Amino acid sequence: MSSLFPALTGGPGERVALRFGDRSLTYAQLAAAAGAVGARVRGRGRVAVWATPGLETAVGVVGALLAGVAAVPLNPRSGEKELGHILGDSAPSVVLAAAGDELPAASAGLERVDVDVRVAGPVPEDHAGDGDPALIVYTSGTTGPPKGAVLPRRAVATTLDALADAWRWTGEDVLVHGLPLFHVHGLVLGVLGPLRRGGTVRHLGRFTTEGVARELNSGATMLFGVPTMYHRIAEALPGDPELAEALAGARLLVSGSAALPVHDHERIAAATGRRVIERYGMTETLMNTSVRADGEARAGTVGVPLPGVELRLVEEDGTAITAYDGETVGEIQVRGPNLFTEYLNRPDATAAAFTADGFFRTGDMAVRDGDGYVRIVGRKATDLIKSGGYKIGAGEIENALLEHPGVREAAVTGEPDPDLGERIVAWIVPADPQSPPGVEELAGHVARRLAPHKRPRVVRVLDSLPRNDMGKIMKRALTHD
Ligand code: MCA
Ligand code: AMP
Repeated sequence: MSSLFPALTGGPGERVALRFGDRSLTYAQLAAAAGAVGARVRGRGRVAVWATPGLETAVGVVGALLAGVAAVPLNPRSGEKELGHILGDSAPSVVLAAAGDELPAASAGLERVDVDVRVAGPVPEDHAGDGDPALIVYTSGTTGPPKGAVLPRRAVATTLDALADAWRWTGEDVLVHGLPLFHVHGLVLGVLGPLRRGGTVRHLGRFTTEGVARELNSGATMLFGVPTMYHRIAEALPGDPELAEALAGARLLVSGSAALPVHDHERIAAATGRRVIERYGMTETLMNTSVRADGEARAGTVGVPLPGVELRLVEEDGTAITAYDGETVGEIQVRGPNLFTEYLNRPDATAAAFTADGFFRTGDMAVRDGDGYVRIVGRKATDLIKSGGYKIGAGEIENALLEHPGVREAAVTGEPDPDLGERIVAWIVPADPQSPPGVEELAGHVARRLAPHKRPRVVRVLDSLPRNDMGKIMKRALTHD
């Protein structure tokens, strides 16, 4: 296939490709640094990448892709159980990390290759096919440990080109964001996106409204964020004229990974005169729909299908919904070159995810307006929680909680939260009713085992969990008033 990053071998050599804090690389420097990584990992099967929000992560992933090797981005805050699962399942041959980064015990025994952005090597010739895996990204399901979505090179290229079309995204754009680099949003859209266009990404290291204001007021043209970040912007705007000016001057403000509340959309519009546009995607499908740069940025909608994406809404029995009435709700199913190929080592889960005619069942419920705009109205599974834009399965947290000696029974739900969208609530029956474990104890336990963003924010202690005649926990009865 043609190269994923044409700008690395021809074109804007002296333009800045990547900037993380005060460290940056031009296209020529990135080509040399990623070429050196590529030479070291060529032919090595899969490589894991210790995905800190730094230059080395971007160089490591690009180096692997140049060498035709699939990269498995790892959350550097993964707890021992989660990391052990991902490494066991994906069986990488090496782990790429910045020199000096400390790797936890779970990665002991795995060969380590330090990424040094100053070491140069020639860009390897790209022999990979477009169906070859580019990335394996782990994503939570309702039960069990996360599954590795195998994303082919074709999916990465087509989704980024479809977004370029929808957003008029070019090499002149300078993107700013503070998203983590172990998920599709921050890594594929936020790093590989600008690099495929020959443009620039400035990463904030960690998201702050000050960082957003500074970068948009000094040449950045686009902002990507999850709704929690836009909520924090909306909160800060009344007292921060510099931030208002920054957003007003941006070419494009894009939100995704979860629904942007209409209230936050409207507050930002009122304070800046700018409307945030939403796009809708999934780890397994990359991007499916978006409000287009030249379209109407209607609050509460995720826009229209991207070029190349077939999207349908279906009834419970599989019948396609033909109405464009803003009312008839169906499950979103998608087909196209943007899709993943499989869940690694999980043929059962892969088969269950697709219909007989090759559509992927997203589990998201939506309606379509008269002009084709899609509005997501909910989700099929109550056991999937979106908190801060992260998808978190209730089952994996319940399993972790049950491993705590103070917990006899556990159920996890998501509750509306103005900042996080949903917050994780743990309902527990303690082993000893006289001394139930507190929220700090259980949050620390889950954070150490899984990841900090999976920790419960609230713990509610019960004498027993509500169960039906079959013994199944009735989560809908677990509400707090
Ligand atoms: C607090 N912390 C703890 C504990 N309590 N650490 C360990 N144990 C504890 N008990 C730490 C946290 O690690 C963090 O550390 C700090 O306290 C604050 O954490 P928290 O409040 O959880 O989060 P936040 O920093 O306020 O984060 C909000 C956020 C974040 C920045 C919006 O949720 C975020 O980055 N979300 C992005 C999710 C995303 O990219 N999703 C894409 C997947 P420290 O302060 O040191 O950091 S979806 C996708 O890819 C699809 C394709 C799509 O459509 O986009
Ligand atoms: P993930 O599996 O972490 O990639 O998350 C994908 C899920 O995030 C989708 O199935 C949706 O439920 C949700 N999502 C992504 N973008 C949006 C959006 N703009 N509006 C509403 N939900 C979204």
